[in-house]
Amino acid sequence: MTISTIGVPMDLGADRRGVDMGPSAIRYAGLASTLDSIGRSCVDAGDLTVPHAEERDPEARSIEANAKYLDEVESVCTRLADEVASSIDGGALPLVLGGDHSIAIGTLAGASRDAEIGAIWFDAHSDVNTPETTPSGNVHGMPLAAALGMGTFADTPWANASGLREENVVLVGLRSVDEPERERIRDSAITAYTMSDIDQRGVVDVTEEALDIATDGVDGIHVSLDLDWLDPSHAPGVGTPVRGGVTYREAHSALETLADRDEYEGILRSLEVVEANPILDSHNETAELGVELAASALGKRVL
Ligand code: NNH
Ligand code: MN
Ligand code: MN
Ligand code: MN
Repeated sequence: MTISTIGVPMDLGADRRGVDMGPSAIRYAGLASTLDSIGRSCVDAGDLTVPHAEERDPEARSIEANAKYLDEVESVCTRLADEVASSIDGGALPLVLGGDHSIAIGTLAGASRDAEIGAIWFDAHSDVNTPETTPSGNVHGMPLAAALGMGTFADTPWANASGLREENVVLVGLRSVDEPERERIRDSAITAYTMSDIDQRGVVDVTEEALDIATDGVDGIHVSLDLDWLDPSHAPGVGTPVRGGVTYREAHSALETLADRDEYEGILRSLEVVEANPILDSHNETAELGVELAASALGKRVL
């Protein structure tokens, strides 16, 4: 299956500059040649146009406390959803490059437009805040809640992923969850694995179970890889690093487990790599890691 790369130079959801350069950094890190070397054909659909914070009418620039730049996020994610859906329609596998994690709202909406999907969320954070619970106002802490129509996102149909049910959503690698998010996860049918689960059971076992749950009764899954899932010693170039993340090998192991399952069952419908911030990075190593991990997820083999 051909891979269709879609860059989304978005930073408004993190309210932090630099993460908008993520798609360039990931391409610069050799994405196309790496995918070519593992025998995957790849077309680059370029970048979506994302407005800059400075383009806003100064009158309207007063920062919304509860969901900053939500209008701009809506406009970008609506276009991204169309791109993702049409690339799937055309028989390709969309590989979405962020940008901050708010773009997952668009990816999930597009991937679930004509299908039932599951989602695996590799992230230090749970991203189920809503405008009522957010501690930061940053939409990159809300994409999963938006896709699932939680809280006031029940009133924003553009953000809802029609074919995604909580029962098929799995979070892997949590270590920073806000108090209202804990309650929300407990009250939902979402499955969540913390870093302690990975410590105790091993990342392969946890990923196998995550795959069982995400793929149960659906047409395919979306895999969202927030690079802050990894320990900051391996992925320093992210806006909200949290110590105690997965190691380099654990991350590869998890994505190789996904690739093995995909080889036999053809489950992967869309993939996303987000939150790489080259301004905060050291010699582009976080973007390089993103490329390597995408390659593992897409079937790279040593022998
Ligand atoms: N939970 C915090 C918030 O909602 C941080 C979210 N930051 C992320 N999420 N990078 O993956 O603001
Ligand atoms: Mn920019
Ligand atoms: Mn995230
Ligand atoms: Mn995160």
